[in-house]
Amino acid sequence: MPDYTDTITLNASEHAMDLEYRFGAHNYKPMPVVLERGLGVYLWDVEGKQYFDFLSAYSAVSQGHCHPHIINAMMEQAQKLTLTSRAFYNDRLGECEKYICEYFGYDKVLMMNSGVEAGETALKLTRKWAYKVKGIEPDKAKTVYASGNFWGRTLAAISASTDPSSTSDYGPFLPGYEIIPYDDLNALEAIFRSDPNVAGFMVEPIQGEAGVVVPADGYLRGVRDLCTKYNVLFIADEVQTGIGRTGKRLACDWEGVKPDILVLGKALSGGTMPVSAALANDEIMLTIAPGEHGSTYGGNPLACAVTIAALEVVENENLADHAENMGQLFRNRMLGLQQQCSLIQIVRGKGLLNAIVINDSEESSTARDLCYKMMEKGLLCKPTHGNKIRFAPPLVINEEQMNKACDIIQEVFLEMTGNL
Ligand code: IF1
Repeated sequence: MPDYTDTITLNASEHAMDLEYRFGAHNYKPMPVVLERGLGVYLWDVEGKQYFDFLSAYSAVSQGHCHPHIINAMMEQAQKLTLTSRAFYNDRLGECEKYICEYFGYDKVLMMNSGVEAGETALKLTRKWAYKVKGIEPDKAKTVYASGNFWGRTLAAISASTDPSSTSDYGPFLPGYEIIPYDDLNALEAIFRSDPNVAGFMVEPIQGEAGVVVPADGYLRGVRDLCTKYNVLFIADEVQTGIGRTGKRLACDWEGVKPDILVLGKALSGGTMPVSAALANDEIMLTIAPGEHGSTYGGNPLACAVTIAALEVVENENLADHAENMGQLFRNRMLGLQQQCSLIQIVRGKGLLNAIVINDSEESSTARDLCYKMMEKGLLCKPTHGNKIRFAPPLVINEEQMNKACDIIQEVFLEMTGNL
């Protein structure tokens, strides 16, 4: 990154990037685009250029940027009461808890802020349940995770990670963790049979960060049955796959399975502010007594108002079914492109959580180069784990917009292979 100085005139984008370089931690390497406005499926940069958003802030903006119903709810609440802490009641939290519990079918919910906080809440609930209900010896409870998982950046989360970019130079890690291969029911049963101290298995129904890895049909059903058989909590991390993204209310709904603990985040607030939640029935949820867990902002009135509005949008606009239809359109267009383009190795996904695996090594820059060219042509997406490109537009995308976006993708891929 050149060391911009004040002596040369920077355009608006360069100025913004220069400020971040000089005053911000270097914990990301963003695509070189500076965004200043969003509406629906569109983003605009500071020079006024329009883009299709095909990342949706990693599925947090599923309802589309600045959805009026959500923004109006936010603005109305923001002028009344934003934060009380849980030292007192407020008139929004109970309404929100009722709405969420009835929407997803659980006795209770514990509201947090970021997705990883909800994941940690699920882990703490699992340990409490292990000692107080299952009867595991103190400090002996184990939780199992699948290799390739990603559930956040805290030390508890990266203690489960198999990705060196998440773990290197951050040790020591949390004990009591076991890692097995993803989409492997034999490995899951083997660890349940061999270790009676296993209390929970946390898994993404589709692994997002790993590159939209969709497990075999029947995997989630198998997880549910094995967890029931061995009295182990099935914890579904639906932070990225939940709330309509994969074409159902929850990705678990594709196999009709109900996790013991449901972890939600991202689109729970429609991309306006951090809101997350862990849902469970009383046997599990009530193992945490007053004063044993929480957070300053968890369940704040503003978050609750926004959450109800965000879920109302998903329901009223039937976004899950719409995501299924638009996802079919997207995958069909990409499979058609695959016939003309040797760069496309695999097209995979469910609903509007999709990825293309590029026919090149993970170390190659091909996926990134393609993303840069799509950016130039007005479509924003991002490579993950080297040779995969995730495509996840807001669920409100319409057929005309989807076809125009696919035209851009097609043009870039064919240009890259010299077939245009
Ligand atoms: C970053 C990745 C995606 C998640 C699942 C929990 C969380 C996430 C399945 C934690 C968060 C975000 C984190 C963000 C980028 C993004 C991401 F690339 F990092 F891995 F989506 F795939 N469970 N994912 O995907 O939620 O605490 O972030 O609210 O850290 O750069 P969070």
